[in-house]
Amino acid sequence: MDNKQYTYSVIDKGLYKEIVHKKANGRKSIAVLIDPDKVKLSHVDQLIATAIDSKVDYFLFGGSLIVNDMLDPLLVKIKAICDIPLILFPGNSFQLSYRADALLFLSLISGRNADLLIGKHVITAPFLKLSPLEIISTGYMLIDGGVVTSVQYMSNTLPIPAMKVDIAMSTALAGEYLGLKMIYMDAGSGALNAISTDMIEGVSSAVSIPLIVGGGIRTPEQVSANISAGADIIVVGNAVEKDPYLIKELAEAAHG
Ligand code: 1GP
Repeated sequence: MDNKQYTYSVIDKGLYKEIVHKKANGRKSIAVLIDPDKVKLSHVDQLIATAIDSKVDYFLFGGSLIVNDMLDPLLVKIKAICDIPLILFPGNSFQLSYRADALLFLSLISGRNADLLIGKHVITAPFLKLSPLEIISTGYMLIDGGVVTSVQYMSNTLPIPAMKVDIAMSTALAGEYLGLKMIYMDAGSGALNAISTDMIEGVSSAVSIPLIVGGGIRTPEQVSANISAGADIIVVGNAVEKDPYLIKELAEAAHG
């Protein structure tokens, strides 16, 4: 294998560096999650316009199951009108597009499904190395959000119980010690209960890598509370898909 062609994604992209830099400077971010399968076409333009206007930091793209072919066209459309970084948050190995800027290389560390801890990664790693995407290894922790989410069902794993802060802290710390670059704590899309500020506080004090928090976040008050508890990036999906105008308040709460 010619190593030269593989160096591009590591050297030339600086998204992770920027995230770490922001964390070091206490700057918080908001990411809008777009599920290409669920997003209403009639809402997309408004969603993107409001996100640009609200200075949203990142777009994430993903879903537990994507059955349409909207991912590429969406990425192309958004890239043409703004420079907000486009990050893949794949629910499975098929959700790959070179049109994005980066990919969260997720290891489901809250679960004990070997395939999602390392198995799928072995299969996709050689493809990713050939891609122009910046690969950001991320420890993904599913937290019980009061309802069985798609991720829980599709991953065939148990989420960490919502009250077990010590388990969440130890899991995140193990992820950091294993060399993962970020932790993503997720109550799952459409969770009834978002992750508690107690748990966010515990995990953010346990690790030094950037902490992403999402799942069931619907109000600016929740965003502020999660930021104060130590989250670095807040992810919102469902709520802003239903009401794109909500992005402005949520972004203001994140940016402080
Ligand atoms: C799910 O964290 C994301 O993976 C966002 O969740 O759609 O509930 O905002 P919501």
